[in-house]
Amino acid sequence: MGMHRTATSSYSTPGMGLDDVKVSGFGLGIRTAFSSWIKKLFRKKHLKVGIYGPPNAGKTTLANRIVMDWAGEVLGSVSNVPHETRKARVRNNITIRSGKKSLSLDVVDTPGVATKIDFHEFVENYGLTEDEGRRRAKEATEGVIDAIKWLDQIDGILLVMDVTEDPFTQVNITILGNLEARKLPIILVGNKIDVESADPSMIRNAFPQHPTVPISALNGYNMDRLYEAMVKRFR
Ligand SMILES: Nc1nc2c(ncn2[C@@H]2O[C@H](COP(=O)(O)OP(=O)(O)O)[C@@H](O)[C@H]2O)c(=O)[nH]1
Ligand SMILES: [Mg+2]
Repeated sequence: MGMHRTATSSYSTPGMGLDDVKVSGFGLGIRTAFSSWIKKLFRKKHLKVGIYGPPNAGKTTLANRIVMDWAGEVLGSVSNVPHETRKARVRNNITIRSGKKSLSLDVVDTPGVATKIDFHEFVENYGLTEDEGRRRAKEATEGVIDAIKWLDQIDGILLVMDVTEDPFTQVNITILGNLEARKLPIILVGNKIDVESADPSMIRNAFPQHPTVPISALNGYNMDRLYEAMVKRFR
């Protein structure tokens, strides 16, 4: 399926972008003032939205859905083996619309955040060889660090949780505490409402301090409500 295709264009790494803009020919003070003015000007309208959450919540499926809806491309590969995404992926300059309002953003799909990564699990539960399991575990650990590093550049968060699972986990509480300390605007995304045992009210009850939007990233259900919430909360 097309979902497994990996887009090769438009990736960027932390540190690229406006910070690298060089304005030559000005005095240092003016240059600094000018570049900080430029940054502010752009930062207002052009946000970095980070997709965070535990492994397998559906972050990459959601990133792919957003990028497909507004740019007609696929961002990353999806898998039922945890930690498929082990490095943050970025698609720059997506404009989403809701009603008369629009919002320009860079979509950052992050590796899953986990408190425990055990290579035996990959071998025993997902049929990977020991070597593959070990490598995946090492990369997954680096991925968690990568996801946390990216937070410095993020302006708004989609925190994805699986509505078929109890949201009150150590991972969710840790991520949320971190995000709240940074005072980032957060939308809780209750994903997989297409599954029969789905119960988005668990997320609402566990974390009533943030808006929750129940969706299915897989079949696109309720995405219009998520776009509406993003335009409202991130703009
Ligand atoms: N039923 C259902 N499955 C989903 C949905 N979103 C993602 N998945 C599945 O959940 C697994 C993990 O998805 P992925 O996007 O790789 O999760 P990530 O680790 O958070 O990036 C894959 O098997 C997806 O097909 C959804 O809305 N409904
Ligand atoms: Mg992923």
